[in-house]
Amino acid sequence: MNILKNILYLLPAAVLCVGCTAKEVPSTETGAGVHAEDQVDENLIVVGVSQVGAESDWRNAHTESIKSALTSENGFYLIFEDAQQKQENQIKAVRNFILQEVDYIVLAPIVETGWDAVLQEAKDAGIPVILDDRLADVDEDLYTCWLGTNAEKEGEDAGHWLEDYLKDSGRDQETVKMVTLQGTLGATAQIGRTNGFSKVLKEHDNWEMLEMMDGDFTQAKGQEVMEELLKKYEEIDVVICENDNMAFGAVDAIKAAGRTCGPEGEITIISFDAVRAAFDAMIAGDINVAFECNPLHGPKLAEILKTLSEGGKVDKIQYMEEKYFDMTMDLESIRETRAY
Ligand code: GZL
Ligand code: ZN
Repeated sequence: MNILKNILYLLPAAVLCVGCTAKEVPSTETGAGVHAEDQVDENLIVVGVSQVGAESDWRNAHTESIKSALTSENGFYLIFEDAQQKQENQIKAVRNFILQEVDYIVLAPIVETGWDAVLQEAKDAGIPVILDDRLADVDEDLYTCWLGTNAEKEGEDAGHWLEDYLKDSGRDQETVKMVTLQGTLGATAQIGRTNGFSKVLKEHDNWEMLEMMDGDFTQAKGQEVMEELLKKYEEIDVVICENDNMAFGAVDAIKAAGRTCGPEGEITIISFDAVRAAFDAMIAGDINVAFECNPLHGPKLAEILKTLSEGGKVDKIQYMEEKYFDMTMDLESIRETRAY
């Protein structure tokens, strides 16, 4: 019987005798709590989830997917911690999960480094760790599996899309000047998309990458970085934005500078995630293409946790499937089918 279940067994009696409604019982220093009125019965799988933050539409869809999959009806007791994009909050959350003796820890590591100590503590406590979305650069025996998306393939697919796009517009021999708004430096999605695109960049002497800057996956930072790049470089033909929210910020900066973008504009915008708002931006003619990164990890996570709790084995790496969407497609009807 883990400590958490003990505390929660005792608590409801205390709470019930004062007949109050749901009561936040701070379960960690970050203030998030568990609702004391929940009965954590023996059969529920207690899962501590440490989430990066709420920096983007993608992240919010990812959170929503996890919360709607890891419910008590589905056999889980979820303790969810949002780290507000600070690694130290994630490390604190994992340590609290260990103290509470959860059954499993799910971690979406904001960056790949700095996890060895705390994941060793989880291993020493006998608590399996599942890495979700982003990877941690640790010994493979410190995590049971990684459920993620192939960011390098997304980056490479974007490079090949640009090859085709330039060829179709008769510009494949021209000098093409480009900049990149990178995601949080050191995040798996940033590393993968940058490296993947660079593999194609290297094949084209006429492609000139003027500069890559960290936009931290947020719209505000994306706009700020794009303003700076527009001031610095007279001519920019292509902007690679490593997520949609930075692309939205870039579009605002480009328009504010009196420039144009999208299929009819002077600056081609390539984006990643393909959230619903990216479809709106493509339909509005602001961005050219969005490479999907599927945030709907909840059901797959639930399946992995169930398999493990029944003593089953899971593959070390589990990829979500992904596509891309651009203005050559019927974006309005596809948009209606999008779950996020
Ligand atoms: C992708 C994920 C990235 C998204 C961003 O796997 O880690 O983090 O592309 C999000 O929108 O901030
Ligand atoms: Zn992805």
